[in-house]
Amino acid sequence: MRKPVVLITGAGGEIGHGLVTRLAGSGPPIITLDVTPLDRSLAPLVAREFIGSITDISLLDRVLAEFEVERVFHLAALLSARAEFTPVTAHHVNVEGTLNLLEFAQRQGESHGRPVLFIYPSSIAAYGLPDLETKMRAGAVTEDQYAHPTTMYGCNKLYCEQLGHYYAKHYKQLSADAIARVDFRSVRFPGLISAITVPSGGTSDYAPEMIHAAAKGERYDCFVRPDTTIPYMTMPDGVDALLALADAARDRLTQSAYNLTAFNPSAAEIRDVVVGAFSSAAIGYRVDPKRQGIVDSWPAAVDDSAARRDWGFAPKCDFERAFREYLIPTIRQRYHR
Ligand code: AKB
Repeated sequence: MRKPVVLITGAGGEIGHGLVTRLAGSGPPIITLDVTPLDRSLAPLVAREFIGSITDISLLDRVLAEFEVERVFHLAALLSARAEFTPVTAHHVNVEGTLNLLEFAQRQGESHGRPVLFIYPSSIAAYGLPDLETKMRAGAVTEDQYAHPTTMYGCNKLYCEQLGHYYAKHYKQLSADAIARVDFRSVRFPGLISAITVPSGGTSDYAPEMIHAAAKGERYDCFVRPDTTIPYMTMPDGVDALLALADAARDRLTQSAYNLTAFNPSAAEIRDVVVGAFSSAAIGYRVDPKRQGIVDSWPAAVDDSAARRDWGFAPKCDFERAFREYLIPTIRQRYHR
């Protein structure tokens, strides 16, 4: 008998770290798939760790043979900045890897006779605003506006949202005996800020990097202009959102990708709060025009009313609370230790 489990890909990454910690001990056992072993704090929380790539179909076949996967949280991806250095590899991992996982979920669903829940974090990178003036004028953008990404990662995320929709609604539509067995749901995450982990490879990383550097007493040069503005959210609110979407009643969902946001400070506003909290913080600006170009193409704000209406998305932390109650005390404690 195969065991019912939850599969988390990319479990060793930032979102995975938060998700494994939250899910451990409640509900079905967790199995993970990542290219590197989980760190020592996570490994004991999971029932089985598969080490390898989502591009390895034989590895996915092994998982299929051994476990009855009821839910997939497909987090593995190469992020926006890293993907620009190796776009073909990014496409391979982000798109073909996701296709492999969707096919895996379909086959799992066929074998246990009910849909497999597939939760997919997309991103504000799925947007591409043509210039700064449009960005300033656009206000809070809805899911179907300005969906013209400028990065490989953004193209990958937007396409995979559509691929997921295909597997959920139109899979093999001309074949008489095919039944879609994937219940695909996705969120477009803003930049995420964790007090526990430090990101790598993203373009929204200037906010968390600034905070962690200040807490460690290290100098930090922010790679975007002070006026740069994109939406953000704390990691615990991000993990809560994934779980709320997973638990939402299927018939309440009116779309397959939902915007999420909690606050949207400028880089200068983040710097001010960080300098106020860590008196020795030394934060300057050294603008990298290429990464600046990427964040300038992302919206300053997104409209998350569909997520609030359909499945009750309600982040706990606004900008003030995120720093006062979560980031500053947790980060202080982390580096103090
Ligand atoms: C990145 O910067 O690539 C990610 C994202 C916004 O999806 N953090």
